[in-house]
Amino acid sequence: MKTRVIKSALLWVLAASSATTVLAQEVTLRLVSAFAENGIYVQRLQPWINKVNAEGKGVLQINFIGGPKAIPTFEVGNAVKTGVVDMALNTGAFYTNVMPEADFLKLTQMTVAEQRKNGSFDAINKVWNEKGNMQYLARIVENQPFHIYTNKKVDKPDLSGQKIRITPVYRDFFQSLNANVITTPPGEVYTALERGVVDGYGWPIGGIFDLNWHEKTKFRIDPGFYDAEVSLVMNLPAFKKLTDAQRVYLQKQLLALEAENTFWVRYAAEETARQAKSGIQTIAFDAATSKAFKDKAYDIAWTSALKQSPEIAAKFKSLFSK
Ligand code: 173
Ligand code: 173
Repeated sequence: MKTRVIKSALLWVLAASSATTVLAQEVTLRLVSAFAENGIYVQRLQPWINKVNAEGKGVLQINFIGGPKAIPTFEVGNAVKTGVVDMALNTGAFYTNVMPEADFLKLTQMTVAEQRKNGSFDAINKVWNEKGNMQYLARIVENQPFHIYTNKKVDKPDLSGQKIRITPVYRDFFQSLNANVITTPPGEVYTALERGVVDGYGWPIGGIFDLNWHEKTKFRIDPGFYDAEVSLVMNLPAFKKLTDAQRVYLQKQLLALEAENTFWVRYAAEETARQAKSGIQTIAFDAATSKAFKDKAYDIAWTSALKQSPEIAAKFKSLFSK
């Protein structure tokens, strides 16, 4: 009798430990997107998730929970920080409520491949670890400059009398151009345009057709400025909990994803042509005015960054600038 109890206890321990081993080998990470599911960023992420899951059986799986309907755009950063979700597709401008430095990533003037080489990527991760409780995993959008889109024609870089939809990306620059600014997530831009709550908005060169904003857009102002940053970030404790095999597998897939970033140069050209074809007119300035416009965008953003976070901004400025 006594022997039987011991035996079955031993079997139970073995069974339990082998189940734990199986579970420890395959991890499922919950991912949300701060951007809409029908937008270009999630459209490009979806096949990658499918590939990660197909090739990662028994190692690592990603469970895509959804877009802003699952977690509102400006709350995704805190959801990653606190571990409500494991991973997010997000941009820094949407989580300045976690740390003001998040928005500095729009100021990089090189590809993420170069950022990995020159120490930028590690410097970003130091800050993301310490201040955001996050691991910065991969940048999946680059070569996508931001633009001003508006329904009120201008003949110089001056937005006096215009109400422009912004996120933190554009605030200081657009205010310096005398705009009245209104912060909204992307999901509210169409309605704001339709109701005349805003005359225009900031957005990268690509993507305005995804949510039908082209229907309510007359002009795009050139040149573009900064570089839209959209990245995968992960809750730091969840990242540290990965086994070596899981981390190596994830890293391999992240680098493969970044290797597809050449797409964005082509997409920018296609979207520029598509805008013209749909009747959106380009407002362009002479060469000197264009240069001053772009220089002012960077000057204002770095000045503001240096004020908000002097040490980190100085470090980032020397690493990110060309
Ligand atoms: O305009 C925005 O919502 C914004 O800040 C952004 C950032 C990166 C990519 C696209 C939009
Ligand atoms: O400006 C800074 O250096 C800064 O804000 C900061 C905050 C936390 C840790 C290190 C620096």
